[in-house]
Amino acid sequence: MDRVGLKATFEEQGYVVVPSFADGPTVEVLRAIAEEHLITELAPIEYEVDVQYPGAPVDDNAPGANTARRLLQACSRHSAFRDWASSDSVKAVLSPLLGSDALELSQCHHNCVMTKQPGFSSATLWHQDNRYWSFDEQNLVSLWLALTDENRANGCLRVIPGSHRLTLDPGRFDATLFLRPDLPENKQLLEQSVLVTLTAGDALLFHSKLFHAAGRNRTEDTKLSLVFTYHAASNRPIDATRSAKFPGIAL
Ligand SMILES: O=C(O)CCC(=O)C(=O)O
Repeated sequence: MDRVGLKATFEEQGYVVVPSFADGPTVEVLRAIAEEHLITELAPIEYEVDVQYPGAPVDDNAPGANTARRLLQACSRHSAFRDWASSDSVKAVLSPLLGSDALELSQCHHNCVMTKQPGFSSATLWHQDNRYWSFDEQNLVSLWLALTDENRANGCLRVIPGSHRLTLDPGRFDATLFLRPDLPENKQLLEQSVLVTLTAGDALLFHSKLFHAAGRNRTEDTKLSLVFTYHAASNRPIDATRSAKFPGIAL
């Protein structure tokens, strides 16, 4: 797909997949670092028990309590992650989607290796990422690079195409701003959801308002993805919010 097609698809669907965005050797290097950090439990880490999503171990004493969910602060944990995330090829694919040549990578959101491990991984309910993000404009794009294949069995993402354009009443959400699955109008919306299956090296670009969810990993192998969030440099985080905790990295 050329750049014009990519932008048109992104604007229409709120997401677009770029197959083989990272080449095999690059994926191997990034995956090896992620695996080493996972095995050595290199902090900062968010554990499944911290998120308490459906299927997560209930407390620190439960079996699987040391199951990692996210290896946090990817840009600080290895220069290979930072260099890749701020590379020219990443900037080139994002600039048309964000309508700017001056971009920033947020160190406050995603900026992580997302893991789904066998045994104790949890499911993520339907949400929009920007529910807790504070910027002048709700216009950010996340880049999800598959470091392993992603499919239904190992808990790949599901998305609702076009849902980045929806504005839903507050009553459609629970207290933590996940879509309430019990409501008929939400059930109807979720019928439109599609699986996003990825091969290692594929990139998923998705809008911060796109509704998405994911299942548990029911395979024997760990799923790994590298996830970063970007915005136009002119779209500023609101002072004193979580989105302004760390400065952006200029691209
Ligand atoms: O892999 C998952 O469970 C989805 C994670 C997710 O949607 C998020 O962190 O916003």
